[in-house]
Amino acid sequence: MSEDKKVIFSGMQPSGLITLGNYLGALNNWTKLQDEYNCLYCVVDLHAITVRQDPAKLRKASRDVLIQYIAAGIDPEKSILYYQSHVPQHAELSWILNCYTYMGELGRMTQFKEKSQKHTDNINAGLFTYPVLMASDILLYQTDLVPVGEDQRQHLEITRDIAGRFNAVYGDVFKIPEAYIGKAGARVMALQEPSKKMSKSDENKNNTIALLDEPSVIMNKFKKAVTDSENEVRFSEDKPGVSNLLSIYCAVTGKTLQQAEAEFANCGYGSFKTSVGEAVVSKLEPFQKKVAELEKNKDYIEKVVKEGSEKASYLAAKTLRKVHKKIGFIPR
Ligand code: ATP
Ligand code: LTN
Repeated sequence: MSEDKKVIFSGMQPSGLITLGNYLGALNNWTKLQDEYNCLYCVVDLHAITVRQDPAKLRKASRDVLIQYIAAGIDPEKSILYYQSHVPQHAELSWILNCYTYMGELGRMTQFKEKSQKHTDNINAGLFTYPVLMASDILLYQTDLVPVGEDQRQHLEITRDIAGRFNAVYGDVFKIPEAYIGKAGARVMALQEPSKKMSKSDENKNNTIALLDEPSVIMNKFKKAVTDSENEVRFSEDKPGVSNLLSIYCAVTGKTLQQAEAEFANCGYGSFKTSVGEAVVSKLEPFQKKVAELEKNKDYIEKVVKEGSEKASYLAAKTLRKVHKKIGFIPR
């Protein structure tokens, strides 16, 4: 890692198949930042178990997410790729930072409120302290910038608060990170319920486009997407379905909203939805080919994560040593 470059950290949970929301809100931006920054991209499996996971599915999803990082354009020669559970410093720092985080601030987290409503039978302590583990992920690497979707803004704020609080007691231990939230695709909505975000763990698969969905499945899901009772392709707050489809179209084609609205000015919803589907299918075609190639190359993937976790662990240990010393733990 070059000393003079700033640091980027981000991650995704292996809680299902990566969606178009994850791609447009996060992954797509990650690939663009690799030359300018030292980047670490993690598969956050420790976070995924805050919701009950089937072991075989978790193992497969973790490998799939990592392969899809590479297929989307993350270059293991440039960026560090690894599984969170392979670098124990994440969990170690998380315990420490738990002791510098208040119950009140964790209770205000929107994601905690939503997930505890959704999983009433399993409101576990990990779900509550999820943001502390996320803060640890970020702070371990003296991260400058965290590319995420809009839904993670609140978690970035609490990370900054925890870091600032720790620094106020012990001096400058942690770099205070900033969120990097792109304009296009920062909040992709569910296709059937455009008032809520597209989420990879959604049970209704018609709400989500998985990056690995077959072209015919993608086309069908877009054809079924909810619009409204008008017949005008226009971006507006009171037209959430159409606006979401327009945003997706712009994010995958690189066109502006004005260009897209003009293109579909005299177009019915049916052919508009077909065009959005086709744009997404053609964007994903090379990606899907790359995934198929990488799946045949298990040795390569193993080598990437082995090297990735060694590099990450080396960097993480540096910060953790400093933290231990400041707190007053006896050196190992
Ligand atoms: P889950 O459904 O299990 O909570 P998720 O789909 O919300 O998963 P995460 O793994 O929690 O996905 O998030 C990975 C990244 O994708 C984060 O940076 C997050 O902000 C971004 N992201 C998630 N959903 C969307 C969305 N609908 N639009 C844009 N970005 C998103
Ligand atoms: N909480 C994030 C996933 C995540 C993350 C991180 C993102 C865990 N640790 C560190 C950025 C940086 C989410 O998207 N739900």
